[in-house]
Amino acid sequence: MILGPEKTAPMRVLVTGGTGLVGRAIQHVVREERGIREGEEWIFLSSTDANLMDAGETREVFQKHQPTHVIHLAAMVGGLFKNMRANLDFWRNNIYINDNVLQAAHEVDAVRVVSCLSTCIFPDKTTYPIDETMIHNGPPHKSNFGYSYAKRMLDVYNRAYHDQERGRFYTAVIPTNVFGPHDNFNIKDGHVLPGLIHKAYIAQKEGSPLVVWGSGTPRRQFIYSLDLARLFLWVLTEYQEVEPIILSVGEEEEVSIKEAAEAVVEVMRFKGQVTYDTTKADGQFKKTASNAKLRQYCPSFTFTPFKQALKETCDWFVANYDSARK
Ligand code: NAP
Ligand code: GFB
Repeated sequence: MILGPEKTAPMRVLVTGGTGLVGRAIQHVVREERGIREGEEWIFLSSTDANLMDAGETREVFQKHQPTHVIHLAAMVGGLFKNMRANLDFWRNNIYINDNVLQAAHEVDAVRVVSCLSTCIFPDKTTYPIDETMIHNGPPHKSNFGYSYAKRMLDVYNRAYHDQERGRFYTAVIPTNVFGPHDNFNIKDGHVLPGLIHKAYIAQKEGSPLVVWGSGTPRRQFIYSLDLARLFLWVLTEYQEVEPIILSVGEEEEVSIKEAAEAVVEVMRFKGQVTYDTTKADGQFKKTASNAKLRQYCPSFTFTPFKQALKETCDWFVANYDSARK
């Protein structure tokens, strides 16, 4: 849902992590769909503009741009296997980034900061569907506890800044697994869909089998990065709660990893053998999230059909193979 010009006052929006999967999607939607409006400025940061793990560099880039609004995406991010290898780094690096960014935003009197949690940070032992009230109700899955606890602290930061100063409506969105153009297609560190797309591309060329990791039985909800970007822009100016909001397709859209792999095979027109390496971890079995709160606010929002989004992603990857992150 894109707002009309009358709905937004002049804004200077600083997007941390503006060069990643989600950041690029927001760039596309702002420039190609919504348009940059009178009195607005959008700045998309990469880590070369400032290492946000460094307090001095963070303060400097915020002082330089004096943002009124911040979309905070920057983070150490990765799939299940990268998380399993580096829980300590995921905890420390993301705590540094989050503490620096929120304090720097507070010091320049930014009126809005929208940060990013993830549906994988909820308690591992939980009832379903998961909703926004459950974030702190128990330990996360052991595979990504470092990332999960660091992300949960963003919710604590938001409440603390609002407590400190009533005008600080710092909040967070909770996306489910995101995929799309400009994803990280690195097979070792990336998420499942870009990993399978990259592996199918190689298997096709080499005439080798496509190896899906794990049993294929875990279940996931996937949101297309461009849909997430459209919802982010609504949250930035319309969502007035400090409490976070889940941004996900409905529970009924949840698929198994096997079904996701079969969709990649179909879209990539892979004709070879598909095998499952059950020596590899499955991670969380499921993290089924409710989007009832989103539906209440945006009842008419339409998600891109999964297969169409997957085709756009695969087409982008094949067309940009040389320059894609892999
Ligand atoms: P991504 O593609 O890995 O992009 C990460 C971004 O953060 C990049 O722009 C990167 O800059 C920047 N960054 C990383 N470390 C930095 C540092 N020390 N200083 C400054 N910038 C730094 O990640 P993404 O998938 O777009 O994720 C964006 C947000 O969505 C994250 O907060 C993530 O936790 C959240 N999220 C992602 C998913 C998912 O499935 N992808 C699901 C739920 C939530 P460079 O480009 O210069 O490296
Ligand atoms: O996207 P993913 O790596 O992370 O998905 P999570 C992992 C699931 O896909 C596991 C299976 O069940 C894997 O066994 N899988 C099958 C594969 N083939 C592959 C493959 O080629 N690559 C990968 N990566 N998985 C993450 C969290 O959990 O969700 C992160 O660890 C983050 O913190 C992310 O929040 C959104 O969905 O399991």
